[in-house]
Amino acid sequence: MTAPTSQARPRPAPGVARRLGLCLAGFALWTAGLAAAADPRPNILLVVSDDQSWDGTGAAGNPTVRTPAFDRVAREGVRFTHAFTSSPSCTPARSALLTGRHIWQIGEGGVLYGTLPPTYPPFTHALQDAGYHAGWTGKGWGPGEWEAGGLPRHPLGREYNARLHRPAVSPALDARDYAANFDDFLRERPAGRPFFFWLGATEPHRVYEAGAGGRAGKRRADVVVPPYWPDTDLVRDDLLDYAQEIDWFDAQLAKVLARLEAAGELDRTLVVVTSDNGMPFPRAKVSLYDPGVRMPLAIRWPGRIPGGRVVDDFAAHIDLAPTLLAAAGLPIPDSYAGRSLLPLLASERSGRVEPGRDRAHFALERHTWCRPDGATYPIRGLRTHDFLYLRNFEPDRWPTGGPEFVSSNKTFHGDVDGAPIKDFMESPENQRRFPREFALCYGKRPLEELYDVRSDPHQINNLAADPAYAAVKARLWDELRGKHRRTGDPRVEGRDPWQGYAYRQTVGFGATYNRTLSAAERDAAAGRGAHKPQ
Ligand SMILES: [Ca+2]
Repeated sequence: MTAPTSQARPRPAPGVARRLGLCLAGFALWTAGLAAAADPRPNILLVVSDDQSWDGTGAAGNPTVRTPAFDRVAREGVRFTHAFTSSPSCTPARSALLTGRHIWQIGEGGVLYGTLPPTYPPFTHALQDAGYHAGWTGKGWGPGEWEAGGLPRHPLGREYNARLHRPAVSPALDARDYAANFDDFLRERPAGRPFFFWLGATEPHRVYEAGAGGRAGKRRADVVVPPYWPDTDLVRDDLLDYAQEIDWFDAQLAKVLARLEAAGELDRTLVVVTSDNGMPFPRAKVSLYDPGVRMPLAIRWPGRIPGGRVVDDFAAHIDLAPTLLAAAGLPIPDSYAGRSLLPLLASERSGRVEPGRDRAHFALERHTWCRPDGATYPIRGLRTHDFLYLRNFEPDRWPTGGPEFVSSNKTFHGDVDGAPIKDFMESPENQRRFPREFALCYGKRPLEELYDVRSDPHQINNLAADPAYAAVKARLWDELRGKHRRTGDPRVEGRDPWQGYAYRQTVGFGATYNRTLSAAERDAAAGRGAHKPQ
């Protein structure tokens, strides 16, 4: 059974189309610019792509992408080489970013298709309460049902998704015109108010237009295939199509930056560009290796953040909530696990800046529903500049969901997104041709993994059983366990609340696993195809 790989992305309901009058755009932008001059607080533009790994930018040296907008933010601001998401899955990553807390501290916010408990509201609500005009376009928090947990208002403010590209773009790309929706948002901004805007691209999430990268002039010869994937033309083409969606996303970012610049607002705006989790390829997204959790991150705020810097300190997505509240002059809740990056950003230094920012913690419980009874894949990770330590709490389970259970994606190995590389690697013939690669991407994993990232940047040579590294391993496990105990992680106490959390998918085949639906609704979902994106 295989997933359809060419479904169009969702389009907004026709009923929300509104606000014509493009001729007023210039005037509205101009007046908005005048109004903002009275308020010393910065605007905040938070740009989150979907499924882009840390090295998927020109600034990071990737020869297959062209990302002038990201590179500009990096060049005129600060680029982080060691930024990490809290979890390599959309919903938990976004929940953690918005609440400033680790995924094991936010209940049902910590699983795909979960919800957001009101106990720890997103930082955006504090901005709104302080007078910020808040809105979003594209993909916001999710997928999931934010209302179900009792949060009293949307995590990101008002939705702006009415504007679609004209002429229509490839069905593989998001039909929504992020920049035009941003124009609508600015037009509705009350005079004298700073804004918070979330630009949530659905690129480079799959699906891709097959061959789009090659048709755009990208070359297979420029692709560097890591040692855990078969080095074939099919895999290189899949990577070029990923690169092409990154280019598209970057072009949309460029348009939004140009809008701000034309309105005289760009230099009054704190711009953050990152992604939610890593690239949708095996052993990347939904893994705690670098391609799953290490993120692009650039932050620009002229006058307050000295630009032209590359910082090697560890920065975490959970640091963004306190950073942005501090930038707006607001108090940072004691409940936050993240720490404000503002002192580091305001310094003039590059390289290693703050000695304490030398490690990252990340985790995964459940991505898709890909094991019987909603069993999760519990794993915790600790990354330093030298080592990656991973703890697989249930090593008897398949990290991908395995070859026998039909997942919510209507595939086997459901935690690997439907893709050309998935179909290729999972075919019986290619499992025989590429056994080492298959084992690295799909095989079960031992209780402990330890990689020396200085000599093993691809994290494929597990040293956990090597006596020469026994002391390092013991020290990292001790540190990881201590951190999780201090921060209230049920997993290290032997408890598992996650398996019981509902999987709140309502569209496509995956809804058959949604326990909040009636039996009849779930039966009806069983006959449907898979649904993307998620
Ligand atoms: Ca994602």
